[in-house]
Amino acid sequence: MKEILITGGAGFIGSNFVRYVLTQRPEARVTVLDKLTYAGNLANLAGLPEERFSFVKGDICDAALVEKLVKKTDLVVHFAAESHNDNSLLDPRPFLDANIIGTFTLIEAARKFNKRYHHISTDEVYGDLELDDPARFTETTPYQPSSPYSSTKAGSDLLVRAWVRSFGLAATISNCSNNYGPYQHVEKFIPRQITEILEDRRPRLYGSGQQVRDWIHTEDHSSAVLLICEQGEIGETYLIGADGERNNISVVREILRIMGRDENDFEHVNDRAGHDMRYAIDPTKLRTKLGWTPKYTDFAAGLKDTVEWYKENRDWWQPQKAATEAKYKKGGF
Ligand code: NAD
Ligand code: TDX
Repeated sequence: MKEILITGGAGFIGSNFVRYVLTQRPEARVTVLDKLTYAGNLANLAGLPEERFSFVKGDICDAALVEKLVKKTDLVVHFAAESHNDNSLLDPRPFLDANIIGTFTLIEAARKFNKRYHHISTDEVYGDLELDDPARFTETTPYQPSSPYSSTKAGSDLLVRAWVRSFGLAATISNCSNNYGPYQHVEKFIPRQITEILEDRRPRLYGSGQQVRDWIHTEDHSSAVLLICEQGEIGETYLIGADGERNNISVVREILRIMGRDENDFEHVNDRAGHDMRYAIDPTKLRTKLGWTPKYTDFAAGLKDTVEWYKENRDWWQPQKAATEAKYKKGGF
């Protein structure tokens, strides 16, 4: 797999994967296809080796462009998406375009040129769990998405599954839990709270703050995806998680402690419509069949490094901050 086409490579997780692949596989060449929406940022890809990396600005719904790029690659790894639940509640349409039509366009091209395809998805396709449910999500949990975002991700997964069965598409799928780490857009929970504190405002918890997310460092997501691309079985789905369940209130308190503030210095704000209570991944299949293990097992340490990164990279996040908060205000969050 020398030539890799990575969609959404200018976003948070995609750019981490680009850097990870170029570091781990010295023989690989990467092309990124990214539309540079509000969430894409070329600064995320700064300093990569020119002879092994190229960037194409474009839309995954542009079939002619997608065909041209897919034709000359060995592997397609599809990260590009509209990725934020709150945005999907304000305006669902871009989610249908990017997540459904975009995926359709890519898998049609992968089918036409008989290319290996890996589909990046989320644990949110499974809906949510009760706080006291002993079960976690597995590869056979029924799909039950709650939001416009998660329903379009679920739809895209189902397209891929159907293309495997009906057309023999050489595809794998991974569904990962909540990522954290450097370069995450300030609209998302952890960067929003860190940057609110850096701007002398209080973190904002939706509703009770008892909701649980299963946090994984984005580099662990990347290592799992590369392993699945290289050793995963065609047609299979793998769940990616690092046993990182935490409720939102405890994460906010940890951020406040790390930043030297009173751990109760946050406010409760309006809850998100349809807010999922708990996500939890059972990663047994990935661990036992492919032997994957996460590197970042100390969440508090990973969070501390992430806080440091946002402190040291104001130039990166400051330009997005005012527009993000204006969007939240308009949406009543
Ligand atoms: P992000 O919003 O940071 O980045 C998305 C990228 O896709 C951006 O660079 C954007 O410009 C690009 N893009 C959007 N629409 C496009 C289009 N039509 N054509 C080309 N490029 C387009 O997202 P992220 O958090 O890095 O998530 C990446 C992927 O991982 C998504 O598929 C998401 O569903 C999935 N995922 C995310 C998480 C998480 O915690 N963030 C967890 C599990 C799965
Ligand atoms: O200001 C906030 N206050 C708050 O309490 C924000 C932005 C969020 N929250 C809560 C909502 C969620 O319970 O924090 C939790 C995490 O919120 P998000 O960062 O928006 O993530 P989530 O909705 O869980 O979805 C994320 O994980 C799965 C990613 O955004 C998705 O792309 C991924 O598929």
